[in-house]
Amino acid sequence: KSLQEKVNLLAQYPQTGLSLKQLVYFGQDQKPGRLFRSGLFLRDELPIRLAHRIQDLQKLPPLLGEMKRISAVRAAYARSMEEIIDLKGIELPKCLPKHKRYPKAPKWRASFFHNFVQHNPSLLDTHLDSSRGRYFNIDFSKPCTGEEYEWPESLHKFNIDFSRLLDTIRTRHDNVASELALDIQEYRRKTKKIDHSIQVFLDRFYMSRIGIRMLIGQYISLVSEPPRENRVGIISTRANILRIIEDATESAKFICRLSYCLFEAPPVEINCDPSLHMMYTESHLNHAVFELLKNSLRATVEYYGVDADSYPPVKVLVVKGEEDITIRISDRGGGFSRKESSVVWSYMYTTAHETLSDDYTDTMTAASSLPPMAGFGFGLPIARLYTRYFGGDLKLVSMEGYGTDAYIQLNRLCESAEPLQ
Ligand code: W6P
Repeated sequence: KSLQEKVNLLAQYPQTGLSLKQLVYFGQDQKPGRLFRSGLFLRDELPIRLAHRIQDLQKLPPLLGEMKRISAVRAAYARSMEEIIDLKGIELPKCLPKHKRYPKAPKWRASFFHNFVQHNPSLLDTHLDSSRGRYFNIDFSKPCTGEEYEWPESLHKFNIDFSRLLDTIRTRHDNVASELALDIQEYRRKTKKIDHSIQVFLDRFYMSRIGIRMLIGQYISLVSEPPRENRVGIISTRANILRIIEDATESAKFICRLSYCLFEAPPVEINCDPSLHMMYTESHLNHAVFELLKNSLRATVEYYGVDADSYPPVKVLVVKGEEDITIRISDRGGGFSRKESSVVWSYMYTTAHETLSDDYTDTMTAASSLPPMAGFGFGLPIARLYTRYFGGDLKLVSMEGYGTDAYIQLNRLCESAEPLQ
């Protein structure tokens, strides 16, 4: 099959979004059998997600789609897709005892594997080589410990090899976000057009990227790191909200001091139950809070001026409800007009960009170990994607002439699936 045929075939299949709860459930133990099943899920799911993105990239306006960096991104997606389909040099264990090979009526657990197989029956026939091990030969009604296989060592070897491949792929895509951003900015400068479809495309693309990196990160962590208390892969089952906010505050204040040459950044007052915790990926929440605090601090400094004797505090309030944990971040930085409010979420305009020096951008990327995204004015829309990824949201309410309230809503139920499109 040609590359295009593979893309067209795979992109016909729906992407299977997982919830935080499912990720934790399937990562509970790190025995070879369970990891093997997760690996097989990824082996089918990742090419589908990548194919969807390749198709999206192919549908961009030609002037944009043919730009240098975007073409390279498309090629990287294609290469990664093919590497996962081919599994070159990776041996898929053929280790099922004969009587388990074709179970007559498997008692499927209500699991994502079940849904996946139902959604993708012909994919399994066309895309997977039937002479190799296939995960639907496994009886999911029993807890999977690896013992039902003849050679758990070969499962372990597959898990290691596959996680190495995924690690290579993840590294290949490290700079995709900023590469896209750069070409989009250049496209905007050239055409002077603000195209809503590009906004939609980028929201979808970056959301997908968050999901793919989450799944890969989770798998690699489960395969290669020893179990830890209160942690499943890269998910913390008891993420302490106050600690995350305090960490983000330190980083944001640090950036603020550097970029405005201040002795002290505006104060940040945090009102949060110190024992409050939830299941979450700490880095995602840190990213969102950090991004909002940076904006609040910047607004405060610019509203009162760098020479001000003192600044009104940025106030953070955290409240736990039945469904949500809500984090409100309030600044008195003068707010913004309703005309500006659509621009805040736009990838095509940048609000921060123009008022900040290149220094600021450099500092942000060097000092904060964030992806080089920050500084392109993509911070807020990306932060919102991180909160939406696990079923939360991020909202801004401006009181023009006074200040801004930002709300991060985190879904405590952890049952909503990745919002993939
Ligand atoms: C502002 C603009 C903004 C964006 C995001 C978060 C806080 C703030 N404050 O003035």
